[in-house]
Amino acid sequence: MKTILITGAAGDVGTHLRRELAGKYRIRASDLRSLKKIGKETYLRADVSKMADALRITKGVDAIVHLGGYSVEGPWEGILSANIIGCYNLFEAARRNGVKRIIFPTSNHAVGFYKRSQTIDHRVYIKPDSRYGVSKVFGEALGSLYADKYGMQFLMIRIGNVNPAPIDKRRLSIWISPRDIAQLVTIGIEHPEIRFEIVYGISANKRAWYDNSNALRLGYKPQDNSETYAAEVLAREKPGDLTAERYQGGVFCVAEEVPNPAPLPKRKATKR
Ligand code: 15L
Repeated sequence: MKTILITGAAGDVGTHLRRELAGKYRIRASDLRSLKKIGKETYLRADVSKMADALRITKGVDAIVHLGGYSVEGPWEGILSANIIGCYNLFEAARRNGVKRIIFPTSNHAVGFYKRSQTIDHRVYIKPDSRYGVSKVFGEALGSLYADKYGMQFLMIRIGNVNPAPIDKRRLSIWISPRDIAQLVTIGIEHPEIRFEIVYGISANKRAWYDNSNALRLGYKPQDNSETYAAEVLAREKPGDLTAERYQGGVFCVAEEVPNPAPLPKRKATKR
């Protein structure tokens, strides 16, 4: 059985994945926050903005799902340390420890400034909608470098929104169910020919803004479609900001901060 490290394991996506993948892989769950263990997984507390922690948690695993980081738009300092420095440390620690396979959940916000009237595929030029989106583009670029220069293997999943059900009109286009994201992550762990691939993390949504043919090519067979929930979601939808409604990234295109669904624990201020 393969050993898989999941960073940011206490967050929403991490918790769905740990539940979906328990029993299939030996899971090493890591986070800054404490978590309630699922099944036989092991837990390591770590702050990947520290290289020593990144080196410690990546030792001896077969693949890494690097979810750890700041998951929404917010102050630059937080994004810099968690998503830029943290991502660099994690990929570099994996390289030094000989771990070749990384699944990097990037985000729809790497391309959030495409209009909702457009259908985009994995080859479009980046159009981040936030500092957070830029940090995801950094992860994609770093993965590309580590694939070409060091022969590592990356599946970049531009995740829409993982939830048991879509929560609003925008998410009808970008929703992915927990079992579908688990299927994509499994492809990332198992597919023999991955070098550097970008796919979209969405279910088989009728209203999708993405041409996800690269995921289908790799064998993805999504089981769910947000349309099942559309009538119910649209009935409770309230009109929003017009600019936000024009672009795929929604409120990330206009807000300086988006509420963090799973805030990190407060740390002591450090002197500079
Ligand atoms: C993301 O990238 C975030 O991590 C998640 O919290 C949601 O905000 C999601 O995008 C979204 O666009 O719904």
